[in-house]
Amino acid sequence: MPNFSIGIVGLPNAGKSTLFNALLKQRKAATAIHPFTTIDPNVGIIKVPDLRLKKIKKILKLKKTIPAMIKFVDIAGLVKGAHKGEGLGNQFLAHIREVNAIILIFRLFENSDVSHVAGEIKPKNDLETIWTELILADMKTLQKKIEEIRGRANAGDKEAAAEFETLEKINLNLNKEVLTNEIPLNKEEKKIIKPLNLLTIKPILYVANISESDLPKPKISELPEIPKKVLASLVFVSAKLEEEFSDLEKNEIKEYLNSCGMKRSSLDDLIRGAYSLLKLITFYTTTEDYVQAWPIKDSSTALRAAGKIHSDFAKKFIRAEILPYKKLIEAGGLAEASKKGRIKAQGKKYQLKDGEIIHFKHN
Ligand SMILES: Nc1nc2c(ncn2[C@@H]2O[C@H](COP(=O)(O)OP(=O)(O)O)[C@@H](O)[C@H]2O)c(=O)[nH]1
Ligand SMILES: [Mg+2]
Repeated sequence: MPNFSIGIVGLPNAGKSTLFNALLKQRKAATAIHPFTTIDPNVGIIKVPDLRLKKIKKILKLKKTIPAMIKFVDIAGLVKGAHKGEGLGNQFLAHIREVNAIILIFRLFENSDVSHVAGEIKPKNDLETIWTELILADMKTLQKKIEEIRGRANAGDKEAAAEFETLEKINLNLNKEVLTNEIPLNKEEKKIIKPLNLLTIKPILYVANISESDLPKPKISELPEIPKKVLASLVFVSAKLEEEFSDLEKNEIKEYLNSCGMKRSSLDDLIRGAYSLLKLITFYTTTEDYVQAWPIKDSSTALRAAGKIHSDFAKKFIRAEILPYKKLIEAGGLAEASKKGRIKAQGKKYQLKDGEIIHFKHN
């Protein structure tokens, strides 16, 4: 099971389940023109597209590639009042709490058959509805904690006072509709709020679900207003079209994409966006048969990487032999890279960089 998960969040009928199916390349989740088709979250494992894998396979003359995997969760639609339990709200918010990052999908597509919960397509309102629910849920969490420590903070307990101050700071920002992930926080403050597992601290990637006639990208100036911070991390996807691709052959998909003026599926961008949203980098391991991609948090140590593969690798760690992907390509082979001194032995504390091929030596 992958360690990293992303929740697909949005209003009912935004196209969450459609996007989920498209990502999975199978129609696993029920989609419907009625809101609230999804109650229990659908969970799927998605392969991260990575061109480097194929190249490593070719150079090392291997048989197989094993891509990095991320878990995606199709969460039920949020509605106004979810923080108070409306529309099974508490349950949905609990599902969001469990994921590492959020894909927030909102509707731009026109389809008179599909009802819109607010009656019309206004992305700004839709996004604000979702933000508000996340914010109100977090304010509830904060309020509870604040009341818990108020007494101690007032009585002069230094630690409690620092905690109190941080919680108040977050609370004030939320009150002004600033999400926790937008507030600059120092190390100490981050440490204080970590155990609260706030919803608004999770990184968000925005996805605009557009009509296929608007592919590859609609003109922003012709769209209804979209808030600035959304435009900064926005991917345009036609979820319905991408879902239909799961029924087509590769060359048919290519032809279709070309006819829409696209080079590749927007889902590739979305998955890559999600990957960097989680601040993940990739390292590779090889056997005689295959090369495998592993996702790991940016600047993790060699020891941590070893532990991801096998707890014994970490326990009996001797060293990590590291060959950056680019150096392998430049050298054209493992023996050549080795001869040129491109493979470097590193210790437990070595901080990994993206794209390193690692051979762990252990007892
Ligand atoms: N025309 C069009 N319809 C879509 C698109 N995405 C989703 N839909 C339709 O909208 C309805 C609701 O989609 P669904 O994925 O179930 O929404 P959810 O409630 O967010 O999970 C379904 O009938 C979908 O076929 C799209 O990109 N274009
Ligand atoms: Mg759904």
